[in-house]
Amino acid sequence: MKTDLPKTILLAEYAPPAYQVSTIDLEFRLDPHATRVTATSRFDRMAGAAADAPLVLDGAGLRLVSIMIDGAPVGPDRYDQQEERLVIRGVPAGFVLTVITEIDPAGNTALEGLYQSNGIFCTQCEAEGFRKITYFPDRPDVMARYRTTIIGDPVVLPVMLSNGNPVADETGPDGLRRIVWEDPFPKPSYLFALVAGDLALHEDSFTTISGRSVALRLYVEPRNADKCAHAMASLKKALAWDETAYGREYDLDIYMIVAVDDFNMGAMENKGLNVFNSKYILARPDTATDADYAGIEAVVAHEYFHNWTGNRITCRDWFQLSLKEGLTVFREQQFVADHQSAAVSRIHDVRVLRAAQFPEDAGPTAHPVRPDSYIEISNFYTSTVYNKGAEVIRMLHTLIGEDAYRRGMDLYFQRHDGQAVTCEDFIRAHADANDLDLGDFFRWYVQAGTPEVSVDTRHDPDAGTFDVTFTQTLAPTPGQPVKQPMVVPVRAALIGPDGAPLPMMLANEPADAPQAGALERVLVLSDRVTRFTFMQLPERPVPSLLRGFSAPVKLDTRAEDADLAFLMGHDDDPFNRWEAAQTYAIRVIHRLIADIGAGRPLVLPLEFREAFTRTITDDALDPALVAEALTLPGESYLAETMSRIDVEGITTARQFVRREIGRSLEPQLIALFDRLEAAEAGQPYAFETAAVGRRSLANLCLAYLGAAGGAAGLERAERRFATATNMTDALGGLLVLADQPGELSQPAFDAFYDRWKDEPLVVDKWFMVQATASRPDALDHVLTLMEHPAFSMRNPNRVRSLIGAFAASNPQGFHAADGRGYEFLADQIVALDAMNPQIAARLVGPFKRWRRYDDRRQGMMRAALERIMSRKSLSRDVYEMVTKSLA
Ligand code: B3K
Ligand code: ZN
Repeated sequence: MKTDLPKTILLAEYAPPAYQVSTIDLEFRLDPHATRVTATSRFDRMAGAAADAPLVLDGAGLRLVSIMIDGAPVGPDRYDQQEERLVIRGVPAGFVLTVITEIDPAGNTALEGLYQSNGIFCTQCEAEGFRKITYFPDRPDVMARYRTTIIGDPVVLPVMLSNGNPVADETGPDGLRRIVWEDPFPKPSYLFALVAGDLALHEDSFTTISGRSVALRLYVEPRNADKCAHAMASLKKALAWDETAYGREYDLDIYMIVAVDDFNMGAMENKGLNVFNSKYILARPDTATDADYAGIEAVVAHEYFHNWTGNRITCRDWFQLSLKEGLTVFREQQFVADHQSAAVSRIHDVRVLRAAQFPEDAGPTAHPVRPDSYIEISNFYTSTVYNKGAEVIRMLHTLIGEDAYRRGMDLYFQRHDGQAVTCEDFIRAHADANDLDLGDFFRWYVQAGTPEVSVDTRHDPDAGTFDVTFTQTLAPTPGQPVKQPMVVPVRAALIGPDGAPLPMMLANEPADAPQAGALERVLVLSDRVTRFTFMQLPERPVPSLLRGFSAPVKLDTRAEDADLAFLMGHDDDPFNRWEAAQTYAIRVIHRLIADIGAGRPLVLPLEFREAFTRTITDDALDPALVAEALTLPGESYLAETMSRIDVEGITTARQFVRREIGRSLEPQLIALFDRLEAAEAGQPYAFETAAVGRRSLANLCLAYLGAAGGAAGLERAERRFATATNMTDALGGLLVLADQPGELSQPAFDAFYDRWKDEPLVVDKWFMVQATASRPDALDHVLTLMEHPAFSMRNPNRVRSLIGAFAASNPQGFHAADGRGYEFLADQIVALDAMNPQIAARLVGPFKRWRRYDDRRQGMMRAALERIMSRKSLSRDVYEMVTKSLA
């Protein structure tokens, strides 16, 4: 907790460290409340540093026991112990520093540094948690070789792990076991990890492309030993994929993953010893949904891919976070597209981007993919750094092509292996490998905000020309009043009247130009206005633009409804088919919101219903894509499409569409649901693309039927809930029942809890379904659940399932006109801040858009934020989010 005003850290003030560390020897005597840490490190002054440069070490919340240099005690006259630093004066050019500190893992509720989760000792050091273990230059540009000794009671802690390979293991006469781990690869302190506890081992092996055998070890609490198979299978796929897709082989003899229940984020890529939130490891068909299975496959792969993009090559400083995160998310997305439905996975990427990143880019905490300032780096693990960062790599890939991208990546790995580098270094490797100038492209790293691109088309039937003019604008964001145009790759096709793409010939282009006459081209916008004239088009084509969502922009094609309906049925790019359906649905919902405002009766447009009907009755379509096309845009994204967010309007209009579809298409939805359910009957659960698609479409049918509330739909929901043999189907039923009156919903909640009370991840779902259910007493119900014995503020998953889900995904409840939802959230942020600042700061998110609501709500949200600000002691994390929101 800070009492003085937190300081802003600037990229412009980066300076290399004065001292480097080559080796560190760590010894942990584990004890829940008094773990003693002895750190012995070899320091050398860097060339260029002044001879009297003091040694500056980071440290927070440590009890300092002693300091020695080259074996001689250092007295307090030679060092200053500040709140988060230790400064030692008069150190020689090269020396060995020994620091002894004592820490309290069991009392560590922030879950950063060394802490305990259900009695298991574990660490989380990224970004700045190592300083909660010992005094050290806790910055990623200090890379050292680690040797870690763990001393503990083998009865209580039968498993004791750290990075690398075990090199010694002995039990002393005192009955304590000492195990020594050595990691041969130099790494920054944020990749250090230690785990100790009573854990079950699920083991397998993998033979790398060069024939080396790697032991794959998954450690979980013994009661979870039957939920490891999917994570292990995912890991093996990830190792194999990185070898073929990027030529990257794993480099140690052991790869370990430990699953713990209390974890702030999804997972952590510590070298050779990942620590995971159990949500991203544990799965059994009856406890985990298809979405959980997909999440596990993606996150296990993501953490593995960090071994090269993050660990072998790391960030020079935390401003460069997207260097490893954007790139690794892009690699994860490529992996997922290769293993699941490529079109569906791209749709999911874009849904996430629009629901989380677009609002961030348009709000008070907008920041570039490479931020240039921060107060608390934990606040910058954002959708912008991760998801927009991935879009930037995807654009690079689209602009230069797969072969050039691979050459650039190869050069990047070869040039920077073992280094801590910058985003410039990454782009330079691609430019150098391909002899390209990527200078303007780099603006994607430094300019915040989502570009808006509008399109004007003009067809001249006599000349056979078709003009497409793109105009881009980028609105100012905090600290960036003036913007340069971005380089925007627009994948495009021109669709003829019969649905077939037409050859694309540009005016004044030689017939043998690289893309001349192609059925799809990448059009590159690099100015504010860019015009393309296509030839030999006697009939007006329908343009299919930004295919596969080739750039993270808001595109306004100004297409007619009829063109959208045409693209929904004919575009050969599955993403753009989906996009046409989304755009059409957004238009319909906007018109309904206007009707509500004007007091006009609501009518679902016939053409929209017909387009919907055609899609659900076309047996030739992939069920997964049908489900995506027919899922209405979420309330968060709808809010983003309105300059003044109309809370009631969005909910009422969206509900109206859902109910009308459910009512007017009841026979078709029932027939489709019954057919999909029959196809599934008796089949064992498999996480396999076709089956996932069928389940998701069946659940979507049920959701529409549930919205209409007809008896046939509700009976099916009850039956599915009661008889399902997998969690995807059970939850599909439960979600429908959750929105029904108490006599239908409560028995379902009770039965679900009774069955699953011993499975924490399923209990999270139980909280989440109730927190997001639409009911008039939503907040009171959440308040009741906060008192439930299974609820705990100490467990981040639980907090996210109840408080986070309510605030982010129950707009009727959270934005209730009386403002109690806002007061509730402010209370919880304050309460959590004392325990776990990172989780508290995340909960500020729903307040960030406060200026976009009506005056009354603005006033109430602002008052809630000011109430948080008025607290005497706030963490840096919450302070930064709240001050920026109010600015
Ligand atoms: N690198 C970690 C995130 C660490 C979060 C620190 N507050 C997970 C990941 O992106 O792979
Ligand atoms: Zn990552």
